[in-house]
Amino acid sequence: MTDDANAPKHSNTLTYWIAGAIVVAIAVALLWPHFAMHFDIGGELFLRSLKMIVVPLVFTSVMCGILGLGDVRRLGKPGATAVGYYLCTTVLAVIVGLIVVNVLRPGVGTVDKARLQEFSQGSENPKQVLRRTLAEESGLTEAEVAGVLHDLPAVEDDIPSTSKILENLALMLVTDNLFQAAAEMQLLPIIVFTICFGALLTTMPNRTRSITTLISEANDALLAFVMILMKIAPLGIFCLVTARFGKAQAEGKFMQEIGQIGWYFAAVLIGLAIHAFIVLPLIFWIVRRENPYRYAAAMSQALLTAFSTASSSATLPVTLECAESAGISKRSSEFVIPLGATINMDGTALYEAAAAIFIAQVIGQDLSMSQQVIVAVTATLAAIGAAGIPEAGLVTMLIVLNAVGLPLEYIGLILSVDWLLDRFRTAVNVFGDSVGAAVVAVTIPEDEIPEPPAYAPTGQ
Ligand code: DAS
Repeated sequence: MTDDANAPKHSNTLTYWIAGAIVVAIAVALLWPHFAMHFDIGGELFLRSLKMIVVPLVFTSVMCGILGLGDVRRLGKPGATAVGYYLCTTVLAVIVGLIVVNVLRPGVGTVDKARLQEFSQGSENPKQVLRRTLAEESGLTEAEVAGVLHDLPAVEDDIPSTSKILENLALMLVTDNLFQAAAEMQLLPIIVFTICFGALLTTMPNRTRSITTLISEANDALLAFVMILMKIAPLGIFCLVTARFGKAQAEGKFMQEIGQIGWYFAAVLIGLAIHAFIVLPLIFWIVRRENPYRYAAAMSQALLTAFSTASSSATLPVTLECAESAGISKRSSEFVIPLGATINMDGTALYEAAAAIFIAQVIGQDLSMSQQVIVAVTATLAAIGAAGIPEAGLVTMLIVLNAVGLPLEYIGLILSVDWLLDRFRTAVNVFGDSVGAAVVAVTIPEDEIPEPPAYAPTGQ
């Protein structure tokens, strides 16, 4: 667990360093664009460090969250209500993010055609491949093969059916080789495995305590490593942003990319605002028939702390205190909010889905419906695996980009505003957790809400 007492100070220092690095990076990219492009090696090293940590970090973070529940068999209705609420609001957040970024289309307009060509490199036009292969097989010339193909009756486009999409998704969630999935950073099956394995472990009480301690220590070590990564983050972000904007400046697209990023920033904020001011309050009102905005006002101290620390974990004590002062029973808030700080990150899920579509738009890669469904599922699970620490959403963003084959280096494009968006999405994450406590408090009788296990780890 990060040192909560210092988290706000550390997070603010980190922000100032990152903001300073971005300003210097843009200046270097503007003044010496060709020199700036050489920094891509530094950006690549930083991305590799993030990729190196993401699998063990997600594994221990999710495992800590599940083990912290205690014996899942005793969770019963309260646990199902809390987890069901969290899954529903996370999926709703992803849908809001996808709608906003598909409607506003911040990345469209300056399609990186060279990048699109590079991106689709190695996958020639299927018709050319078919024509060439048939010509080789049949001894005909390609022109003769083209004539034969031309006369064939048209074939219906094979748009995958819903059942096919669901089948593909199911295959994505279960792997036949955990180590290969980890090596290929296929986090979805690892998260699904961790949830199932962790839940099973909690049913073996005589072992759970020692395993929980072990996993919690591992998670703390990994979070310490992430904190080290965050110390080099300003340098890594400087390299990524310098190289990205140096390339844009060299290609005369600097102002266009600044405009795209401005639109992207606005699109994510609009999505977060819709979720925080419409979706979550509507759920609160439907369940409690009370004024949700009065509740949000009572949570304001926690939301401000979340904004200033960019860390759900660091904000946890304040969130619990505000929820109880807002009238939520201690039992409900202590059962739901720590779980939420671990696995419920509506703001992060919305951001990761929107950012993935934005990057696809920038390189002119229009994602199909089934690919956007994969982005939605991946962003939901990546948010579950994200740690409640600064820039966690950026780390797990790699999972979403990897799932639909988008180029990871484009993270450099969104990095320039990520440190600020992190604060907004953390505040939305915390508000989502507190609404979850309010929902459980009114749907589950107090005496049915289980006590948190004594050994509940302090992991994020
Ligand atoms: N900073 C993370 C949190 O603490 C959210 C994120 O990085 O997306 O919730």
